Amino acid sequence: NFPESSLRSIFNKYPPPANANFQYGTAGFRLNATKLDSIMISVSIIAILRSFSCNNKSIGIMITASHNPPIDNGVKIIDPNGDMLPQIWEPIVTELSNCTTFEKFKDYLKPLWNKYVVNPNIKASIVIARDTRESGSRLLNICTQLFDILSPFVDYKNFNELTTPQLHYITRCFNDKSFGKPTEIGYYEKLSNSFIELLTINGHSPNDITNLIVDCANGVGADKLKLFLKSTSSSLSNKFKIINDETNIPSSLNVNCGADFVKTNQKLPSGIDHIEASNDSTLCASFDGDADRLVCYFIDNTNNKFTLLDGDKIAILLSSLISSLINQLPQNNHNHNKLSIGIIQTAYANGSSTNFIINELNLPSICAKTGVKHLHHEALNYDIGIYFEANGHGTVLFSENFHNIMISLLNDHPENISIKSLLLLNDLINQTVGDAISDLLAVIVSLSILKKSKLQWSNTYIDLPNKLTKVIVNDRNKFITTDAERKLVEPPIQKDIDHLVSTVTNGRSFVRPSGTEDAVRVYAEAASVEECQYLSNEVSKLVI
Ligand code: NG1
Ligand code: ZN
Repeated sequence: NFPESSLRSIFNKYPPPANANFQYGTAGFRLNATKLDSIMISVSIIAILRSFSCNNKSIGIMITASHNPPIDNGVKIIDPNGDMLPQIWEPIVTELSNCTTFEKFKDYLKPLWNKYVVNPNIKASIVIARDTRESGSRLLNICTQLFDILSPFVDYKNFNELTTPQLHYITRCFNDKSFGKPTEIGYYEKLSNSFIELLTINGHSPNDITNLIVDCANGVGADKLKLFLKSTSSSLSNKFKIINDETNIPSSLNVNCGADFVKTNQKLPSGIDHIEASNDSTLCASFDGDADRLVCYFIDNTNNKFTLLDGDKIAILLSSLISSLINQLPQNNHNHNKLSIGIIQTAYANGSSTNFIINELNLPSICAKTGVKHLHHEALNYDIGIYFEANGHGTVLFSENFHNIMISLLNDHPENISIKSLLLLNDLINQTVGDAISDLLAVIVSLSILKKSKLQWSNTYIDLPNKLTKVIVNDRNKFITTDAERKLVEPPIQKDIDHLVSTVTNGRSFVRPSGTEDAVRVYAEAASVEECQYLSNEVSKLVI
């Protein structure tokens, strides 16, 4: 049943370049948008095979390049439960995308097709969406052409523009009805209901939450945040000022705005002025281009300084709320003592945040390799797994065991607010992937319930001075790491790094190859700005 002639025609319409050397990496494929045509074919076919291999469950295809410049685009595959494509499939997509002739393509694909498409009477199922990039509709159209050609084998639903986390949510709903309605409206309803109820049962209302200015990076998050606000009570909209919402000007995407800009430059994005950001009753927030990252910030009136509340701070805030709710659970049932909680970070987490987790929250801190899929994977080991990258990508995963324990507790204590709140958090926080809209709502709820001001939140701990630099090297593949990327195996300079670290107070430094750019990243952290700068400079010299 191998559809050779159909595949040949579409392959020849979008042939890969003769020197193809693509790689499905941490964030799928991400490249200049003009180079992605042939990749769309390979990704679509692998998504079909993945669906067949999962008993025809629905698979997602998201077309986005997140915080990259407007000229780039990218594509990644979402698994039936809303997770990323399992790692063992990555080399398969990579190899198929690098087959430069149809003969090679066919030779590689045919055995896979015959292996997975055993019952062609049941079709594969795909859901597909894109962000607002100019190239998005053309690239999406290449995928749907392929699906149309292969219509005897595949059904698909095109959602057009969605945020990345919305498509993760919808993919999961297609395969698990109990998770929610598999529509964009269903997504808004789930967030809105849980958000309003969390506030209400804890004695708050949308009227008394903080005011917000949300920088949407001129990306898809702007349109979707507006739709969310429209779908919920009107008093909530009054609290939000949405800026950088020019989705009709694709060249403005991520330019001088967005979560990555704010985190990297440690300054306000264009569109928010100093006075607004100094207002005591206003919290500023930035999404990235596909709305799966969130950072918050403000100008601290006490010192007139830009103050960032990054992924580490968000993780600590959500952990504080969850810990406090767990501590308030009824004591006559000890089941909840069996709940395991873990906070998963990467080596980029500020040392002060890790100390706070271990010494103040008394929770285990786990270091995972960079890339959300690694953090997500670790988080699944806990009943409550809280994971965030410092750059603002993260979420909280609640296990089935957690859910069962809460439901049985609720049976005995039907009016208990802590139990209800924990269950509602499970609905509010996107269980499939980091989600800027959902995380922002969780931040607002946490500040309200914990009765914390943004300044108190920011002062939970003080970040150690740190510096992240990019070093261009001849071949980044020569850099091999171990210990969750905190140590180098190759080249043999780890001893020298260790020595430099030992010469500064509270020093920490590591070197790893980037998974998304052709460069090596050097991170340094120390007790003072001067020592941090020194460490960063000296380690960078070792790398070149
Ligand atoms: P690389 O390029 O591998 O460092 C970057 C981010 C990751 C993650 C990915 C995917 C840093 C230091 N690295 O990875 O956290 O977000 O992009 O977008 O921020
Ligand atoms: Zn993103």
